[in-house]
Amino acid sequence: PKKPESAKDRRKQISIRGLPLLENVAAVKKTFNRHLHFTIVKDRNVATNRDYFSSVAHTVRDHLVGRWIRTQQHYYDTDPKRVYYLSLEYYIGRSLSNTMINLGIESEMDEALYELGLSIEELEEFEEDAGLGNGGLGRLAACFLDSMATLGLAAYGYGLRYEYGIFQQTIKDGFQCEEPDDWLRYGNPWEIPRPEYQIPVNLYGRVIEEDGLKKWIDTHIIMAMPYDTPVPGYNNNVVNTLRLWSAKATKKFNFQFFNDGDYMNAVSEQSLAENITRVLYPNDNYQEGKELRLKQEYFLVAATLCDIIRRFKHSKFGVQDSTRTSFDTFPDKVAIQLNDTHPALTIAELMRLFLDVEMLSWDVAWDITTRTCAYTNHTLMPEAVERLPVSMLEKLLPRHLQIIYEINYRHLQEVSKRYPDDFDRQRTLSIVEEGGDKRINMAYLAIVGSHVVNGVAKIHSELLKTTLFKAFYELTPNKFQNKTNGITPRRWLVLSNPNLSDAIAEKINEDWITNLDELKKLREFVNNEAFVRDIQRVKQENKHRLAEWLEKVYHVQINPLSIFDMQVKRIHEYKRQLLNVLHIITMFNRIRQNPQGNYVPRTVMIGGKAAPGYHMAKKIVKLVNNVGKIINNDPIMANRLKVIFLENYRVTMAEQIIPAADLSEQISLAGMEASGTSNMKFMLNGALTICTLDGANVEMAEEVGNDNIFIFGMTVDDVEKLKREGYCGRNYYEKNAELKQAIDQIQCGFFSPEDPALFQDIVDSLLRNDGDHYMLLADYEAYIACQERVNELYKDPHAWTKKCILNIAASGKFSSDRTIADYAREIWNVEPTLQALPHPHEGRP
Ligand code: B1H
Ligand code: IMP
Repeated sequence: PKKPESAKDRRKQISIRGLPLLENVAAVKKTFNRHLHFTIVKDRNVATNRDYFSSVAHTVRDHLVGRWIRTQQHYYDTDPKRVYYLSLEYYIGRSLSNTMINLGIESEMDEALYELGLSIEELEEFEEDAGLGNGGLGRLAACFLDSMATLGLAAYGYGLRYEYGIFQQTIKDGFQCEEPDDWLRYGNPWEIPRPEYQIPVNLYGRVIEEDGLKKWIDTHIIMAMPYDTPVPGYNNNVVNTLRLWSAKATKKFNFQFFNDGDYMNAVSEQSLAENITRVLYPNDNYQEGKELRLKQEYFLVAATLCDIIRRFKHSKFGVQDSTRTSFDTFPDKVAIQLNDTHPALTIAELMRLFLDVEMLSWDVAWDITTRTCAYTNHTLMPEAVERLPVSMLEKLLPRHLQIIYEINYRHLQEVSKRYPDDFDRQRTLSIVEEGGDKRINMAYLAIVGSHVVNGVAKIHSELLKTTLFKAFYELTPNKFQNKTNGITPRRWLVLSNPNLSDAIAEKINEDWITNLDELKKLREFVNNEAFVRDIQRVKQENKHRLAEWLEKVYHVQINPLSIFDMQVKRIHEYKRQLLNVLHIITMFNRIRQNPQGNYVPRTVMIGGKAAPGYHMAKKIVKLVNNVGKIINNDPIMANRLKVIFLENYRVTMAEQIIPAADLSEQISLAGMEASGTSNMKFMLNGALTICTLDGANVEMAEEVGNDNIFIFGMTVDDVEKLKREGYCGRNYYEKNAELKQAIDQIQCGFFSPEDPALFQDIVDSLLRNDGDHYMLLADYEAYIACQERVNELYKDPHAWTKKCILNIAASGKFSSDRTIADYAREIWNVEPTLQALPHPHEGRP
C-alpha cells in the first residue's frame, strides 16, 4: 500500500486548489531568512527550532499586516455599524495554522520550509496555546471572532490580556496538580502593544455633588494598555482586531512615597496595580465573588467603553466634519454584546459616561444605553449567577452603585405601574436583593439594560423564560431570543481534520468551508460504497495516529479497532463524568465475571480540568485515574477495555483527539448544560453521540433524526417530575445489582487500596439523601442499556459509518457562521456578507 499522505499534504490540496506558486515560495524563503536575521537576530548555526517557529510566525504575520491596516482603513472610510463583543474570556489556542489557512498561504509556507530543510508540523508544536478561557464560553468567543471576520462584520473583540491563562494540569499519583501557564515566556508574535493608546481607569474614591452634578473624585488610577491581535477572516482579506487590555501602573503612582523620598517602595508598589490582569480566574460555571474579579470586570468595561466612544466620536461621517457631538445615532452605529454578565457593568458605566461626562439627561442616556446593549446568558446554574455584594461596589465603584440604585428605582416604578400592589413580584424583579448582605443581581441589571436577551440553545432559551428569568419574561417578552451556539468549521474541520476535509471536498468541493449547510449534499453519497470506505479509512487513520501518541505518552497499549469513546470537557458534577465511570466499572465487572464472553472493545478517554478549589471535581479526576490504573493493568481486560485520563486537555489537544473519536459522551443531567459546543465538534468530525436531551443535543437530534443518535435518560420534564416526587439515590442502588456492585467497589477501596476511604465523599454524594443533585443513579440503567445499543451498532462497521456520514451531513446548522449571521440580523441589525475586500495589492475599493 502507498504511504499515506501527510496531514499537511491533504490540507494543502483543499486550502488552495493547485500547486504552490514558485515566486511565492521564493518570497517566503526570503522573508523567513530576513526575520531570522533581523527580527530574531540569529544565524542558522545557533538558531533553535523555537527560533524557526518565531521566524515562521513573523513571516505569516507579514501577510496579515497589509490586510489588517486596509480593513481598518476601510471601516474608517465607510463608517459601518461597529459590533463590539465584550468577554472576560477568549480561548484561542494556537494561531499559526489557522492564520495560514484563512490567508490561503499554507502550501507556499509548507513548500518553502521544506526547501529550507524544516518541517512546519514540527515547528507548530512550539506555539503556546493562548489559553485565556476556561471552557465553552471562552472558546465560543474565539469561534465568534473567526466567524465575524469571515462574514465581513466591522467587529471588535475586547478582553483582558491575562499574563497567566488557564493553569496547566499535571497528574501526579492520580491527583490533579496545577501549574501556572506562563504563555508569554517566549514572547507572543501575534500581539502588537499600543502603549500610545493607554486609557486611565478609576477605582475607589468617593462621590460629591457640585452644582447639581455628581463627581467621582479621589480615585486610584490604573492605566489600561491595549494589545492588538489580528483576526483574519477566511479567504476574504478581512482582518479584524481583538484588543486585550493589560494593567499598568500610572507614571505618578503613589507620589506620596516619592514625597517621603521612598523611591524604592513607590516603584515596587506599582506591581500591585498590575495584578489586575495577572491571571484568569479558573472557574467554569461558578462565581467566586472576589474583589479582584470585580476589578477585572470593571477594568475591561471602563477601558473598552472609552475606546468605543472615542471611535464613535472620531468616525468619519457625512462630508467634512471630523467629530460627532450628538449621541442620537449611537445605537445605529454601535452594538455591544455582553458575553454573560461578566462585563455587565457596561450598563452602569455607559450611563455614568453619558450622565456625568457627556451631560445627557437620564432618559436620553437610558434610551441610548438599552438600544445599544444586548446580553447573552450561558448558564442556569445558580452558583454561576453573579450577585455582587453592595458593600464591595460601594468601596470600589461608589458612583456606579448610585446609578444602579437609580436604574432599579425607575425600573421598579415601571413594574409597579404594570403590577400595582403585587409586592411579591416587585421583589422578584428587583435588581437589588435585600436581606442579609445586600447584593446586586448582575443578570437582572443586564436584562433591564439591554434590548435583547438570548440563551445559547433552544431548550436553554425556553428554560430561561420559564425558570431563571420568568418574571422578566412576563414583563418584557419581546426581549427574549434564542441563538443556538456554533463552532467555526475552519479550525474544527479544515485545520483539525485535513483527511476528512479532503474526502468531503472530493465529493462536494469546498463551499462548505463558508456555508456549512452544503454538507447536506453528502447524504447523496451515503450509499456510495467507495465513499463509505473513504470515511472509514479516514477515521481509522486518525485513530491509528492517536493510538500511537497515547502509547508513547501513557505507555498503554491501545487497540485501534476498539470504540474510541471520549468525554472531554471541564470536570463538573452536572456534566456527570461519574456516570461515565459507573459505566466503565460495569464493563470491567462484566468482563471479569465472564472472561470468555464476546465484548465490543472500548478505549474510554476522559479529559478536563477541575477548578482548583472544587473538591469533588478533583476527587473525580483521581477516581478516573485510579480506575484506569486498575483496569489497564488487568491482563483479563487485555485489548478489550482501556481507560485513559487525558492530561491537560486544552484547545490544541481537542484539535488532535476529536478527529479520532467514534463516540462522543454528552451526558449532563437534562436542563443543566446550556448548550455545549464539543458535542458539535464531534458530530462534525464523524463521531456518533450518546446523549441526554440537554442543551444543543436536542437540536442535533432534530437535525440528524433520532435513529442516528443515541439518546437516553430523563428529559427536562422527567427531571422536574422526579424532583417533585422526591428523588432518592439509594432506591436505585438497592434495586440494581450491577450499580450496587460498582458503588460498593468505590466505597470499599477496590480502586484505592492504598487509602480505602479515599472516595467516601464521592459515594456519599451519590447516596446521601440530600446528595446527588444531578440524579446520576436515576439515569444509570438507561445509560448502560444505551451503551449496549452502541456496541451492537459498532459490530456492523458499515452501518456505523453510514450513520457517521449522516451526522456529518446534518451538522451544518452548528457552524458559528450561522450563529453569527443570526446575531447580526436579529440583534445587531447589520448584514453579514461573504464578499471579499480587495487584495491589499489591488487598488482601493
Ligand atoms: C458556560 C460559563 C461560565 N456557561 C462563569 N457559563 C464563569 C460561568 O469564570 N466564571 O465566573 C466562567 C464560565 N460557561 C458555558 O458556555 C456553558 O456551560 C456551556 O453549556 C455553553 O456551551 C458555553 C457557551 O455558551
Ligand atoms: P481604530 O483602530 O478603530 O481606532 O481606527 C483607526 C483606523 O482608522 C486607522 O488604522 C486608520 O486606518 C483609520 N483612520 C483613523 N483616523 C484617520 C484619518 O484621520 N484619516 C484616515 N484614516 C483614519
